[in-house]
Amino acid sequence: MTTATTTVHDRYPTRLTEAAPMMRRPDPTVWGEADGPFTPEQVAAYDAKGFHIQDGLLTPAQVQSCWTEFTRLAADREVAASGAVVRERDSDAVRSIFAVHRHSPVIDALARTPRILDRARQILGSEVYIHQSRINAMPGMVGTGFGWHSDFETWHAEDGLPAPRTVSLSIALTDNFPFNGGLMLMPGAHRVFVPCIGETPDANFRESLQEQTIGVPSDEAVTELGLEFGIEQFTGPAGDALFFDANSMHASSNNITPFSRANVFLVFNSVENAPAAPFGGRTPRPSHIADRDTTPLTPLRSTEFA
Ligand code: 6CS
Ligand code: FE
Repeated sequence: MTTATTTVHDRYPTRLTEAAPMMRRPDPTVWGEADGPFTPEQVAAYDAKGFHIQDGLLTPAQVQSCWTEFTRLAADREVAASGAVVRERDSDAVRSIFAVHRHSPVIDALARTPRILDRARQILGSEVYIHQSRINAMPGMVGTGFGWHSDFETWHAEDGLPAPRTVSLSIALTDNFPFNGGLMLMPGAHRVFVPCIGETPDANFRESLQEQTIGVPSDEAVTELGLEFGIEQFTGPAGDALFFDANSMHASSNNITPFSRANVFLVFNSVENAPAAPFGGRTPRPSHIADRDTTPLTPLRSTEFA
């Protein structure tokens, strides 16, 4: 007798009950050879390291208008009622505001600005939409960091993204110093996928957005990757930006300095990598954390420029 059941082979198994070895990712980092604002040398470096730092992506005026939006959204009752505001566990300080491209016309316009949108399209070789957007704030003295992780591991397990075909953009709204919780990345480690141990609890996002404990690599895996690839850091004045791959291994330290750090974070996903059912969880996360509307972003027309 034959059964009609077909099981889709999961190429990135994670949230396992037993340890599994790290693996080389079967997918590329740069999808195709599309033209765009990145030079061929920048594309090659992005491919090799899994990230690229673009100095002065935003003008000071654009930084200022994003900052104004952040303070407005942080005080907005409707935004808070939607669940989009995540606070630090041990203080009332705002840690993240999600779905900022939905709540703010300024951030929506930013994501569709050709010099930004075209870079995402160039790396992903297709039309793109926003899988996740947020402003991450690391308030001075009380901001807590993020342990080592791959974003793709969570997006695959909890949101159902089949492949690491996203580009994340982190834009500094305040100066990012080496000492105020700046993002650290392991150049080249994006080519290695680390299966993680531990079943996904229901509504895991309620804890993980404050402190992630599920879907994180073991200390041994982080040590091995650190020794092989080393660590670099994204630092720079407000307006500088970091483009990075879905599977980059990255982390940030607590901000014990008086200098707050805030970044706009936009995740562009390929429309050819639409979310399926979660690969390591029961229910997809809410749309303000993982948008499931894959309508391609349309470039901002010159008359719409702020
Ligand atoms: O949950 C997310 O989508 C992102 N946030 C955390 C804390 N980990 C995975 C990913 O970076
Ligand atoms: Fe992350």
